[in-house]
Formats: sequence, C-alpha cells, structure tokens
Amino acid sequence: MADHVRISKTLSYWLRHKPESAGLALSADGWADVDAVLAALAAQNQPGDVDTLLAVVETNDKQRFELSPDLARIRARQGHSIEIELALAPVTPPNVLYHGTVERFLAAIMADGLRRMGRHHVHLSAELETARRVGARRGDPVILIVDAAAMARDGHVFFVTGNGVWLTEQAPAAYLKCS
Ligand code: HQG
Repeated sequence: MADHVRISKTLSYWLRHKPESAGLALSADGWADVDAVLAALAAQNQPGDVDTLLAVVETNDKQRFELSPDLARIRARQGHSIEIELALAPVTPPNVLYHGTVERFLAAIMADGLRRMGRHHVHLSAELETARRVGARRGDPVILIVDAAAMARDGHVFFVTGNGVWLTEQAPAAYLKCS
C-alpha cells in the first residue's frame, strides 16, 4: 500500500506538472504511454507493471488518475499546472458550490474573487465536507459558498471532472459568501 502512495505521488508530479523530468511526453489531452511510465518508474527504483498501475489508479483516495480502456495510456484527471486540454464539456452546476480556504486568504479573495492561482481552474465542490477537507490542508478551514446558479445565469462556464470536482475559470467576489 505504501508503495502505491509513493507511486501515486510520483505520477502526480509527472502527469500534472513535470512530464519532462521523467522524459515523458503527454498528448494534448494529458495521456502518457503506460510503457513509458513503467520504464520511468523502474528507472527511479519504483518497478511495477500494468497491474501495479491499475491498483494505484483504483486505490487512489481521490481518484486522481485514469487508465485508458485498453490500458495503454494513463493520465491525471485534473490538477495540472501544465497546459492540458481535458476536453470536458460545460455542465450546469448545482445552485450552490463550496470552496474551502483559510482565513489568511479571505481579504484577497473578497477583493479579487477566487482565482485559479497555479491551476487551470478554480476548484469547487458540491459537498461542504469536501471543501472543509480542502481548506484544512492549509489550516483552520473557512468555507466559501459560491452562488453557482447566479454565475451560470451570468455566463460563467462550469465543468465537472470524472471524480466530481467542479471547475470554473474564476469566481468573482460578488458570488461569494462566507459561511
Ligand atoms: C486560494 C487538492 C488569494 C484558494 C485539493 C486556495 C483540491 C486565493 C489557494 C485541489 C485567491 C490555491 C484544489 C485570491 C484563491 N487571493 N488566495 N484571489 N483565490 N485563493 O491548491 O482549491 O491533492 O491551487 O482558496 O484537495 O486549495 O491536488 O487550490 O487556498 O481538490 O488532488 O489559493 O487540490 O487536490 O490553492 O485545491 P490550490 P485548492 P489534489
């Protein structure tokens, strides 16, 4: 199990941020060849086979990765800092979405709105508990309630990833409320 977590961390880095650090080339929509990934892992003393990757994908706590149906390719589902076209279709969001953050970012967020920061999108969740967990990575979580219905009405576009993370370009402060 510990090995799966270690491989998952390595894959996060390669498939979301720095594929070139492992000599990997990603397709425009983020896929890497499984054979190339396995070779790169072996070169890092993390040997495994397709079954290892299957186990990593399936046991990952946040379903961060997916394998293609033919098991020839693997990609991260979201969270990239590199330019990736995930080809998600716009979806009507639930009326309310949540964002977990911490007190020290609040003044800036209430001035500038929620911004993508290092990522391609602002990450939101449909469940309060998920937002709480995301905020708690940085300290005492503060939950922002996002008026997604109003945003959608005003032309903001939303996407949802395969593992239920809601994405949008930005959320202006007018749509945000502190819980
Ligand atoms: C904050 C993890 C100042 C924002 C998690 C957040 C999630 C602002 C931080 C996923 C701001 C960015 C995403 C503004 C936003 N001024 N601060 N205008 N707008 N912020 O990590 O949402 O492990 O990029 O509140 O579980 O925290 O990667 O985003 O605190 O699902 O799979 O700037 O990352 O998943 O931080 O987390 P992040 P996030 P993974």
